[in-house]
Amino acid sequence: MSVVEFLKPEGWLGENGGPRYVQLRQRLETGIKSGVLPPNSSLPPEREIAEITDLSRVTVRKAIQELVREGLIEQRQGSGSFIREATKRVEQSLRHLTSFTEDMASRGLDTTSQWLERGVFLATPAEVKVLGLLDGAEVARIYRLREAGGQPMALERATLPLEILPNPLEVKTSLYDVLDRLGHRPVNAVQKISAINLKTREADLLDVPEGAAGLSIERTSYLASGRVAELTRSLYRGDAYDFVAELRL
Ligand code: 16G
Repeated sequence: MSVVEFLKPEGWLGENGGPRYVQLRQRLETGIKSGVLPPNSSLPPEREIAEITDLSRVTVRKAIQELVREGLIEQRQGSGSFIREATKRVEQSLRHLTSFTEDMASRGLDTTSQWLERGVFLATPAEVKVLGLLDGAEVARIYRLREAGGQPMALERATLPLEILPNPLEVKTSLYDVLDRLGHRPVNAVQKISAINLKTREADLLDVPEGAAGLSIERTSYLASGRVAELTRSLYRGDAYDFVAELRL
């Protein structure tokens, strides 16, 4: 079915169906889910949708704005509105202390990283405290955009004592692989997960609209000796990740 035919108002737009922009939004959602409007295809211009549906341009704009906020449609400057590729969701079990690379490999996805920062820096007072360091100590810091199957998934900022990771430049792909080699792979960890709205720069890097839902995860990992090995703050795309915890009596 062509998009024009699909949007003709007979059959879906009615007096008793609630606000008209909501009815149009739902119609467009149905079109996206059923494949009439496939990923990366362009949406007809507002003016044309208004003509086909006999709705005002203000109503059409309102429906489209909601779909942009939901992340189903993307507006590209100068070239109109496009249907976004549906996001693959990934589940992470909260039972095992695994690395990002391992989590993705177990789902058959390849991992890539874009380096945002990597080096040795002066520890902040908070890091001195949590990592059990002396004032003025230096730490290894790595900050990466992590992608799986070509899709941005998380922004991850890890801080480690130099005793644990003397040379952050050694980390090319997996941090936990390097720690394993050095005999410093953490054996347990505490994670705090909270809901956030992604700020402009974070949202840009993760390729979602500004203010989109995200998960902030702070992981403190420990060596068998009880020494803190790693302090990591990760921002995951809310539409791409499910964390699953197993509960027992
Ligand atoms: C996971 C960990 C992160 C760790 C990273 C190592 C969470 C929330 N965080 O993303 O703390 O630094 O794995 O991954 O799961 P890598 O070995 O692939 O670099």
